[in-house]
Amino acid sequence: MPNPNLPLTVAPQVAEALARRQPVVALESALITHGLPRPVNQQVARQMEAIVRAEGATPATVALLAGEVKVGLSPQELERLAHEPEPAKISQRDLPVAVAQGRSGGTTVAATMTLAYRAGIRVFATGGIGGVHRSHPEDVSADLPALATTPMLVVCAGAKAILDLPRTLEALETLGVPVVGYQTDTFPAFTSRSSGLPLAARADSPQDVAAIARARNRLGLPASLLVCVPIPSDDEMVWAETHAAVEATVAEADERGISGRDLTPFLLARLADRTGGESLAANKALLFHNSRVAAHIARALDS
Ligand code: PSU
Ligand code: MN
Repeated sequence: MPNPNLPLTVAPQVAEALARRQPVVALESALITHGLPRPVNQQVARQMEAIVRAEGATPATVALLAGEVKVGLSPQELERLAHEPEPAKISQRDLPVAVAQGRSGGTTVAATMTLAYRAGIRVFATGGIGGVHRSHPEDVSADLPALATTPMLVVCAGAKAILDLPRTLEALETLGVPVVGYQTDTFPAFTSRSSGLPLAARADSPQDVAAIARARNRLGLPASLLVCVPIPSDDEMVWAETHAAVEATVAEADERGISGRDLTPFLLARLADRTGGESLAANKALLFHNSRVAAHIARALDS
């Protein structure tokens, strides 16, 4: 149940679904404001919500509008966010400042998880989580500690291919985050089905995932269950080719001195340019697929 004293505005359909204990799937919004170009961003956000609904769950896109934390956006609010002239990229550390100063922006995986959990939501779908950057091992996404301390179920396609995947997987292990391959034995590589890195756990159905989440809850463990879903085969990119484009993109960011919060959006945008839009098409496909799988898991959890 959402705590009425929290400064969260929960959309009526989301509040109703939570009150009735019906399945709800949280969706992040940094990918709308910073991960995808316009006008694709708004189309993708809308379609992710539509897929969650079609699969029998209620979507709750999380964002900040003029300092107000929104858990679930109306179509008008989603449009406003997608067209915001200078939206903020709001991660965990940015929340107090963004609320106090009335900012509008997209919430990252870390911030979305924190807010959705406070609203009473337990399942969350995204594309690729943040992690440890290549050539910048000191740049570790706030997504990782947030996963370690927020007992949700996060559905993703692994970590973004622009990252150092072996180091990201090691960091998840250190943080005690259970990483479960969904119908796979290896860590997916965002736009490719496999990074080749083996995973310690696998689940083959929404029911299998729900059983692991229930065990986590009974044990009282604090970390999210990270469910890693490979992109559908028809949409995937060849990992060796992606890898080459990623290396070139990372080198370009280094040359241009791009770092910190600007790094991930820069890498995603340049990778799309370098791959002739192929990485963008794959990014969309995996977001839709993850939304679908998350809705199935949310339903299995509730039953
Ligand atoms: N997944 C995508 N596109 C994105 C992101 C994830 O398919 O743009 C965003 C998420 O919001 C994630 C953020 O939390 O990138 C990570 O940014 P950083 O590396 O600065 O923590
Ligand atoms: Mn970072």
